[in-house]
Amino acid sequence: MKKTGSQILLECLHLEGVDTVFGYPGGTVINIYNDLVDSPIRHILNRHEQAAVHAADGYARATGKVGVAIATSGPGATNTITGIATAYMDSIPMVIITGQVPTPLIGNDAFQEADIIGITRPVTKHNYLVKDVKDLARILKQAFYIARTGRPGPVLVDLPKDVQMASTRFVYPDTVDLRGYKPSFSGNVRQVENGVKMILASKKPVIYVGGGATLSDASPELLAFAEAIQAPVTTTLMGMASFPKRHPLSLEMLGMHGTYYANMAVTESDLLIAVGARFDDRVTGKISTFAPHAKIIHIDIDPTSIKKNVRVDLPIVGELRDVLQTMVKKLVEHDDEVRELVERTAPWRAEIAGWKKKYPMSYKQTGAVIKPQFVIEKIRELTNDDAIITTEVGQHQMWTAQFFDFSQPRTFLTSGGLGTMGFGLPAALGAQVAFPDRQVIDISGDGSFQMNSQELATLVQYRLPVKIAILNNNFLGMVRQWQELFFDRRYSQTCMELPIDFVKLAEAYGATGLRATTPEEVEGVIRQALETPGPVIMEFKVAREENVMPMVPAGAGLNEMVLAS
Ligand SMILES: Cc1ncc(C[n+]2csc(CCOP(=O)(O)OP(=O)(O)O)c2C)c(N)n1
Repeated sequence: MKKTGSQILLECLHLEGVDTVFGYPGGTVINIYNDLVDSPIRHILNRHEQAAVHAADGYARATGKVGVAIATSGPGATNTITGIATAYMDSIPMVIITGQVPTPLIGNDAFQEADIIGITRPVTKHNYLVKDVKDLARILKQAFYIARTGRPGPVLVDLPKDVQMASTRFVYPDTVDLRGYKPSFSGNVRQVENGVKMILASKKPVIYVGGGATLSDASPELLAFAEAIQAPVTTTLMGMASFPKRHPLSLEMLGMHGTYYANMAVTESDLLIAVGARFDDRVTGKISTFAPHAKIIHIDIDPTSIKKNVRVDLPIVGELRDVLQTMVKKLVEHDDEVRELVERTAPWRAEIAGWKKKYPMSYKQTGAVIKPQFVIEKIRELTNDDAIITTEVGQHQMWTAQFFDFSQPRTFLTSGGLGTMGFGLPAALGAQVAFPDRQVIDISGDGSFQMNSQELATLVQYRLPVKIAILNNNFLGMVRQWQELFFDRRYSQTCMELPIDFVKLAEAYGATGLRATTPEEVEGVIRQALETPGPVIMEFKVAREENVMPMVPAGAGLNEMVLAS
């Protein structure tokens, strides 16, 4: 039986196991939207294409499945760019479908035409312009395969209107064969053995975990590996939650706003085992003084990320779960030497315990003004360990990373690589769609919230009970902090002078709004929000000029961190 391009698209999505798509209609996707009426796939109508892509991204981060978003050509397609780039930087598996003007009009400056293939080339793992309906099923099969295998990422499929309307016989291929794209899964055994040798010879090992551990669902293997060798573990922002933060081996986050003990441990280590991490500049600080005494083992599925930023003594290319499993097996074969290693490294762990005791993460809630860290600690206390937390970007994001005890993978969704304000609310929406019964909370700043606040409408329409905590300092706080510390307090364009009534805004959309202005009110507001059905905004009027500490100033080494401002 023949099917049209738009029917084929929806059938392929269904066969790929897609149950929900996020999107926004328009002229060049009207056929797809027409066929959606008869499809079992659920469509969530966001209020902006950027938010639709972030929502699909949040869905993907929370579930591990491929997130899907649909947008029309021209402005719809260009509105997706920030969302796509956000997913690309954090290696999130996604397929984005854009409509395109009919093929005979491409290149003619037709109404709502944009060269989305050209525009998205640097921010997608791959992209396709489908010119013939006969290619559509094969391209979609490939798109999903590329998005979810190897180092995951967003793939864009641009679908001209005439291709959506044309028909052909529908056959979905069983397999994918792509020349030049063969991601490796298991690490080279010789390299793994060399890694084990380096570990067994070390005195001050540190494991440094990035987002790859979450993406490959390698948390159990990571825990087994760290415990086997009793090595301390530090994570990046993206790696957070893949290793339990309150584990005795946990050093928490390293880098610019990392803990003193994580940064000192990396600086003093003699062996750094990087697991699915990419040595981002927010992590390394000044490269020349990063882990100066350490040999570096770098385990990653993406060979191009190895040796990109730092020298590496031993690269191991492979799927993390597989490599870590093999490592643990090899270690078991050397159990005498492992015992020796654990004994030999005891003074190292004691040294770290001393740093933890001397310089713990701390803040003080004193006086009548609410400290933002206090709000985050209270949210942590009052939600069970199961809550999914999203953030926007800024100080509130760093405080959440510092003061929340993440212990389960896929419970902390945040834009790490691109640092996209406006990410958290739509990402929370996507996570709540995936897990209707879980507690989903977006921790936000007043600035970031205003970047996609229109998604309150989507939350209310679909009765998604996301709770939004706005830490309102009336500032673009993170930029203000830099202006305070490095520009002599010249607060240029960072004060949000118009005080918005966020409670009324919530009510205008049909949601609930609550406000706390004193520390005493904080707990009550959070409790009430958690008990209230449907979406709720909690506005906390917080200390206006609180800073995120500790801090490694830009361009400084990790050991040059400033502990207090
Ligand atoms: C889309 C976007 N624009 C600009 C920035 C630069 N930026 C980083 S943090 C920040 C301030 C964020 O303010 P707010 O959301 O109020 O959070 P706070 O830092 O006060 O907690 C800005 C403007 C960004 N990260 N993303």
